[in-house]
Amino acid sequence: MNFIVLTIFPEMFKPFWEHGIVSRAINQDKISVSAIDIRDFAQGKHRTTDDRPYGGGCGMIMKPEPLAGAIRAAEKKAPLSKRILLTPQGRPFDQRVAEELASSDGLILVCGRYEGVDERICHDFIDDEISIGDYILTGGELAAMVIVDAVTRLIPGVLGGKDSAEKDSFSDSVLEHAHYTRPRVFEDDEVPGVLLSGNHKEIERWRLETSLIRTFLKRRDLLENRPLSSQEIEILKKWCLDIEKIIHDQSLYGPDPLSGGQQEG
Ligand code: 4GT
Repeated sequence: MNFIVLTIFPEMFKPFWEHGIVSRAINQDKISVSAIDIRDFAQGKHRTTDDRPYGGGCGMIMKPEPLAGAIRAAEKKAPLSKRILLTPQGRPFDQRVAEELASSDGLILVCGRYEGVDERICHDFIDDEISIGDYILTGGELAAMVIVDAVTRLIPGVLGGKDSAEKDSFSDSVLEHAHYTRPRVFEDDEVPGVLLSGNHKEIERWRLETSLIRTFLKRRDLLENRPLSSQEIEILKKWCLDIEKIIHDQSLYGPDPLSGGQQEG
């Protein structure tokens, strides 16, 4: 996988290429990365990359010629790459989009600054527009890093068996179960006993149960429109029965007289 980032701040990417899994993936030749300085394709003594908007208004717009020059240079280096503009108007980035991008030959990631890029660039030089979320940044660079990071870890061989992407939260739209490491007791807080039991079947069941329940509590939207396995249905039904039993047993005593008379009865 080949990533080429187009930016007026190529220096921003240096520390990013040099750390963690991204750095390891470069050293293992799983990915290649480069940043092209859009200013190298700008004209004149000042190599200006922005100009005032037609029709007036505040802020500056990225001029089309330097962007077009930079995109053409990137295409020459990597002709099969998909040209992506990072913009708050793009389609929302999520794990599915990351998987889709991971199966492409390469990505040319175009980072805007100021108020955005001249519309004619979007029309003629861009294949896809992506947003990393509903908020405004001062430039597309951080969005490009998010995409490189999320896509890189999906490339086969980048994550070893030890930190594989298969068991990821979101890859099957539930959150991950809780994780614990040593010490067994940390500031009076103990690791759940089942994890020390050595009973792998029970541990798997506990993990599935906590991951389902925390998804229900924290991100109910992820569970909607998702088919449940028979084991998942069984786990959720057991929770329902447990809660119903508490309600049933408590209602035998009648409403709590100290609860302020809010209940019927
Ligand atoms: C947000 C996002 C993005 C920006 C996002 C043009 C000038 C866009 C600044 C740039 N803000 N880019 N990609 N949510 N700002 O993805």
